[in-house]
Amino acid sequence: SKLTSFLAIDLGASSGRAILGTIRNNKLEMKEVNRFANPIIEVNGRLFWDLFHLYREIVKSLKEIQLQGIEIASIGIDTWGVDFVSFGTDGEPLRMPYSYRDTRTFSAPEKFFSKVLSKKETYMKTGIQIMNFNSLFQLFTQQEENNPIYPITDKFLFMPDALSYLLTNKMVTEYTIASTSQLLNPFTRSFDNELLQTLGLSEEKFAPIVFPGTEIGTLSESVQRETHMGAVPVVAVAGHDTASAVIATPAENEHFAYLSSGTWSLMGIESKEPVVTEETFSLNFTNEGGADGSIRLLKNICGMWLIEQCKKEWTLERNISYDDIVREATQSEPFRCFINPDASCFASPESMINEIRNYCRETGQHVPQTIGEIARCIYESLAFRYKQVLNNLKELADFPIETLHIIGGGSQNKMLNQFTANAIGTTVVAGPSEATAIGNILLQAKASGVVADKSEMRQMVRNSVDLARFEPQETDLWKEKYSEYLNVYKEL
Ligand code: LFR
Repeated sequence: SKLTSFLAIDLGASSGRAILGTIRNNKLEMKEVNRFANPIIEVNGRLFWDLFHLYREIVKSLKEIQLQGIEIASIGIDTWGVDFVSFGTDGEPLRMPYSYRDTRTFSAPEKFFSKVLSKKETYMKTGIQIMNFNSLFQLFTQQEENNPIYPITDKFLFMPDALSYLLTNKMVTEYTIASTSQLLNPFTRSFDNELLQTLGLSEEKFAPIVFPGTEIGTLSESVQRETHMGAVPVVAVAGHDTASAVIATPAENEHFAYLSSGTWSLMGIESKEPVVTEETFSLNFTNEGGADGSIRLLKNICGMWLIEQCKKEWTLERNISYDDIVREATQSEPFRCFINPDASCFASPESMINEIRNYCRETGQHVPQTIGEIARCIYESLAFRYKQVLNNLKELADFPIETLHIIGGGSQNKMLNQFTANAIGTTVVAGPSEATAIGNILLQAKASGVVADKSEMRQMVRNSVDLARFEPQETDLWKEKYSEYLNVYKEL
């Protein structure tokens, strides 16, 4: 009979995991097979990802599955967006991929707009929010700095595609991950040749575009030999983690917004068509590709990155968990100081704690000292930032937004979920925390005919996980404090 187990490899910008999903009686059962760190690696001032470390952890996950005697129908890989690997004409990687946090692209958009194409034309062509690390600006930076591998790159493969290639020896460009690059036309879902030309590139520098559900290939002979597995198919899922997460939103109807909460907070709605207008341009909203052909109209908000980076520093002094951090925040006095989470000083700072303190000092606010004070400042500011962006979405949506679904690892933070409900004045439904892996698994299940469509997938998520509801409280107080936040937001 048909195999109903699938392996999701889900790589985030701080950790990766291999999750086995099995579908039984319309329910998804999940089991973590492997979890590993994926740190940004700084070498002489430049930031990289360790491609081969990720590859080895994937192979290790396969061995583990094999040891446990589990038979899987397929494997799917999703990762964070925009980053890519350069391959030479011999099919070998030319160097480790740069991380999108590398500061060399910080001034690239302005340079690109003055030298090549205006900001507005760039947006109107792609519908992608302007962010300095988009693949477009990374490639432009390599061209500008005469990066020695740029002219000899035969193929650029985005992260999930590069890893699938290492497993199968087959090259593809999966549509959702490519949609994050700012190189695609969102209406035709193909590369914009004019944009490629400005970079001195053509479509031949990329593998053919495929859509979620396409089989990329089977495990190569060398991987089969090493893992003792058979010719298991590797399937293109939604290679972009956010696209995999959004498809797993346990929504019962279409009247919702989602907040995919991890290192980033991605807040948006599903749209049938791209929305590329004056309004989305000025609000800087993105039109990324959805796993089912819909458009993810969303905005990047600096998310748990703020707290992750602080935790890294706190850990140098004592052992501290996220639960400890939330507990200390709960015990701190509310509404003492706010930050704009998306201020550029927080994008890749040497010390996040110092940046937050400086920000508060420069805006004439209380300068947070303790772990609890800093964490409280981050969580309250995020809740207010969510309100700001949700207000924009309410204007863009042609339907009423009745529920905010918070999905991803950040949805486990009950304090932040409650803060968010209070700030936005709308019901929050939290979970699943493993939305990305679930979406990855369900897209494989769909490819093999085990589930039919998006609504069946979402029904299955609701059958399989516990969701938590948060109703707004103290809304008058939160409204009053929102205007204080806005004043700070405007100041810097
Ligand atoms: C989330 C995410 C975002 C993308 C950012 C950088 O993990 O994929 O969607 O904008 O990482 O690639």
